[in-house]
Amino acid sequence: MSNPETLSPDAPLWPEEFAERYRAAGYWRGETFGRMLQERAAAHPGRVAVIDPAGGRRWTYGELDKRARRLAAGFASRGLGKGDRVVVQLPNVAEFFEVIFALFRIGALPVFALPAHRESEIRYFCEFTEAVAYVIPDVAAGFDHRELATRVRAEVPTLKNVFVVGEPGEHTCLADVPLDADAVAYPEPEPSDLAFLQLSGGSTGVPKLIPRTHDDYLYSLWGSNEICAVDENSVYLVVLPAAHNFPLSSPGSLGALYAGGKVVLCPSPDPETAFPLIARERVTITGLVPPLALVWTEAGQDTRHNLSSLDVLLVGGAKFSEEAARRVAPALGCTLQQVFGMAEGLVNYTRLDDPVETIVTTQGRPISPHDEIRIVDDEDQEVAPGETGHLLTRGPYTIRGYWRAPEHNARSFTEDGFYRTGDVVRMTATGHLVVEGRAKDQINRGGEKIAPEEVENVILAHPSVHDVSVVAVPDAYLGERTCAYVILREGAEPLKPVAVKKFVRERGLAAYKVPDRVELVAAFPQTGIGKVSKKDLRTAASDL
Ligand code: OOB
Repeated sequence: MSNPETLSPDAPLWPEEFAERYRAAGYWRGETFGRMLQERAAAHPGRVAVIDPAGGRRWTYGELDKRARRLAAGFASRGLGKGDRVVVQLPNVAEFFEVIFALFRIGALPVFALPAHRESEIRYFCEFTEAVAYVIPDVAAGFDHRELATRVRAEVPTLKNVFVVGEPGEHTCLADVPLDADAVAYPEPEPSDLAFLQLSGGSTGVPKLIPRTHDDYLYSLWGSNEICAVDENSVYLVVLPAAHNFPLSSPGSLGALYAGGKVVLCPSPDPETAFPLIARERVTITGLVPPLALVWTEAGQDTRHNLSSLDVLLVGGAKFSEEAARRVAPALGCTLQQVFGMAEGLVNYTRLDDPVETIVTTQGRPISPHDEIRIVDDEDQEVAPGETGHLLTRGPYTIRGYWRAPEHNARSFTEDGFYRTGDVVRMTATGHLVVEGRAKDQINRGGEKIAPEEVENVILAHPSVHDVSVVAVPDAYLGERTCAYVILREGAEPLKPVAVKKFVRERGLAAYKVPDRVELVAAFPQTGIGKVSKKDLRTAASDL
């Protein structure tokens, strides 16, 4: 089933001279995820690695490694192998780690879907990556993933296996897969091989896939650990969806495992669930998106739960306002660390010993001395120091191109390999970045990224719709919400806004992509050359 020819041409990697430089500098250590866990398990088998309070489980390093090895053998015996893509869509449960470490071990590539994704996204991931397997929970947040899997499997010929955590229905129960760890032989991946595919927030019709290697991602982990002071005594609480790059690697669950610390899975992000867990498991560090940080700050002021173990709260994924940032440390009794990162690579952190003013007014500085930062104008010319411009970056853990997307890569990367982040930033005299805005056509709804074009394409399929434009509306809580401006077809049945929302939901798009508002209009404002002026629509939307 594995197909060696399709391994590397799919992903533009670092030119050899850069790879050599990153190895020589000691960033790429020649480790793989599989061996990393094996080494930790050998060094401290009895230490607790993963705590899943919902399932009442505490797995030691020894147990997690053993489970991953047995599941790897089981996967291999079912024909999964190096380079195969496996869409993994699990909530915050211990099996998430068992599954991804099993896949890492055999060199199959997890494709990290989010729990909120629905049929439209999942079918696309499975089709586009020619996935051979899909891993799901039975029911999560009231949604039966098995039915979705049945439909997708009927349409995607490569998709041979559906593995279910829980009641499998017509699919395969994950618990039935593991085999004796030495029962099956399989080749190990190399450190320079791809480890998995992350998803981009996207600014075009479909999400792009981000190819990350063992070498580069492991560097981002230990680099983050140094900056966030994560060590074997750290306890990281996974509040956001475990598969997202932020809670996975900044420094996240994988950073904590790298350091030999503990990972605690939070089944739901509300303070009523999270605070007692922090108190009970003595959580030291966690990461939140700004809207959640606001809720926690509010709740933390007069909580009866003991949060004294919490040293660091990372906030990122979207811009955190200075006013809100100032309230974090007093309310929660911990150090705030702003993080401005992207699944494509570059991650910036404020440092724990930065002055408070820097922590509350900037989004941090890069992990690595080898992260190259360019801030340029519309003509790609570097702006004067301190001026605002487009952020371009290149470095030891920033991708050189998306997976199977040569045309898109030509636009998203410069000829010399810098990634065009689409973010508009300025750099302070201390080298910290301040995010001033965004040039990409993307909506950031409280850290959840929405490509307007993807939603527009769905709404355009409605028989009554002539044209549509989706824009961001400023929002005090989420930062941004979405508004869909719709022009109806002449003579079409009048359409209620709620019917447009229902249509998007029924087309199988994740709930966070359903427009918050729908406005029916006769025409769109236009730019000088007759294109839809999203800028004017945004202005109109903020006055609604
Ligand atoms: C994180 O990753 P993605 O891939 O979901 O989104 C990346 C984009 C950035 O390009 C930027 O537009 C925005 O999210 N962003 C921020 C931000 N952090 C991310 N914008 C303003 N201020 C911030 N602090 O969102 C992500 C990945 C790793 C760590 C943290 C966040």
